[in-house]
Amino acid sequence: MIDVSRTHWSAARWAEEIDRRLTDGGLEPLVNIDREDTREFDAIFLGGGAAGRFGASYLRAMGGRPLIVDRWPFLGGSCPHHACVPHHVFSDVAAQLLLERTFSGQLWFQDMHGKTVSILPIVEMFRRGRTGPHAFMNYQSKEQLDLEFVLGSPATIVDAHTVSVAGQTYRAKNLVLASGARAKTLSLDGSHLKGVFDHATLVDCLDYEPGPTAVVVGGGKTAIEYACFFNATGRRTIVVSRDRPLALIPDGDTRAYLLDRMQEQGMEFLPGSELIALDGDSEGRVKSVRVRTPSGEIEVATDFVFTAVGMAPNSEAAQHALGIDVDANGFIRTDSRMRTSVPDVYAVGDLVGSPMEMFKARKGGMYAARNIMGEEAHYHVGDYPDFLHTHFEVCWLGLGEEQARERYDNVVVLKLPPDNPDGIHVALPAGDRMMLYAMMKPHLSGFQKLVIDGASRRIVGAFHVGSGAKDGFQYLAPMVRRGLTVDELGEMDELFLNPSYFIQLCRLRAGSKVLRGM
Ligand code: FAD
Ligand code: COM
Repeated sequence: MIDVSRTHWSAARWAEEIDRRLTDGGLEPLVNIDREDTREFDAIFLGGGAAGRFGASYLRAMGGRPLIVDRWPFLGGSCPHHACVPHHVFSDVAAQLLLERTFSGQLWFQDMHGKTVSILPIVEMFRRGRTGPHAFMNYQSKEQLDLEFVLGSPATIVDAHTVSVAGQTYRAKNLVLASGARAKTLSLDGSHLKGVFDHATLVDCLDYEPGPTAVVVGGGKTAIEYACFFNATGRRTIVVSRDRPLALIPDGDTRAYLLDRMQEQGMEFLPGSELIALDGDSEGRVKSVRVRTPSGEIEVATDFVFTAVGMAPNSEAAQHALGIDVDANGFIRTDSRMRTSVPDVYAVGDLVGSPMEMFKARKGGMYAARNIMGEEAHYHVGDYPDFLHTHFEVCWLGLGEEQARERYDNVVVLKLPPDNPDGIHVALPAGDRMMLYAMMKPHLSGFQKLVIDGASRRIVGAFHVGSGAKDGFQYLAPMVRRGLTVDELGEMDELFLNPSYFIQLCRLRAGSKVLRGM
């Protein structure tokens, strides 16, 4: 054990230590426990990802004493290591490359014709760069949030109050399980061949430059986000999915705009299909896959397969040690106070199932903390704004147009670009990062739609494809939940050219007693 409680490492010093441990592995755990504090821990957070770190911070802020234990030498968990941060790096690259390819050879853009961009250096760049966020999480947690932790060695659950790490036991009044989830693997022979990756192994293990064809298995967020990245690098990209891709976006026009744009970039979709075999070469590297499609079986030669077929919870240890109640997929069941079936044991984050998003992980941690500290606090996830990336940023909230029409008699839709029977592309929407498209390739400058219940004048859904609207959607969502109307939205002050044109579109129509779409 290495006692770091009396050191005050800078983020740079943490980065050195984390780098060394990620390279060498197997070192003594880093222990930051205040030996002068004689209070019993209020809770041990098993897992220091978004859920554990935010839960522990909140508990500490309320005056309690949390201890975080994590097998990794850093706090922050999957997000900066395997998930949100690399996803945003790759999606930024995809957006940048869409720009470069669209304007190839024009203005100051280099000629991208026939050019393939290497994936390996981008992954290596991320691998080097991720230590920065890791180091900051440790620095912030220790120096600014006063968190106590044991990092760099896996924890074993002894009982509902006790965990053991590297031969040391730690006891607390409560245990908060926050051990996250991992990518599901394909249950096919060949799924362990070299060249078959998921989101975690891609960033940890890629050590060669993938060839000209990428096969992506899955149709959800991760599959589409990574497929767009591979496509943008110039590779043939084939997406194999059981369901329609992007089925999670509840609006037909938005899905259609996105599918058109992805197909325009050459992406190939095989919905209603299943990967049935992966064949390897004599060195154990994937060389082809076989896919069952609605129109028969096909074989695709590839040395690069990316799978995103769902997540499995890291709940086995809690099941064995505590007999904790789980659902059919192994996700830990909790009530709205984040309590599990075992007294004094809470569970939060991806470990408790969908939605597997940062806001839910962090808020779940916070609610567990409040309950542990004696409040009665209930967390109901409810409606939430959502997003993903294609080559664009895509945000949505509430009902899609079709869903709204099932629920309301008078649905009014405001959208950009407008329906245009002449087929002329209007250079709208246009905003930050989309202006070159608006001027030179207007059909690429995005799409947006506001769905309104005409009778109550309330906003019931919003959709945006483009860039820079995520923040707006965060703040719009609670206002929509509270009944935001067209008239109230039309009263707001836009920062024109604003990424989504909802405010000014509403103002153009709000004067009318009977709302009309456009
Ligand atoms: P984790 O962050 O996984 O934390 C679990 C922790 O438990 C880890 O640190 C692990 O080391 C530790 N642990 C596990 N077992 C043990 C053990 N035995 N002993 C000690 N420690 C242990 N969400 C968004 O909101 N925005 C995004 O852009 C986004 N992008 C994503 C992209 C991808 C590719 C993926 C897969 C997910 C993405 N998510 C995104 C989801 C988000 O990453 C998760 O919801 C979030 O990280 C979950 O946090 P958590 O604390 O529950 O789990
Ligand atoms: C963010 C990780 S990358 S955490 O949620 O701040 O712990």
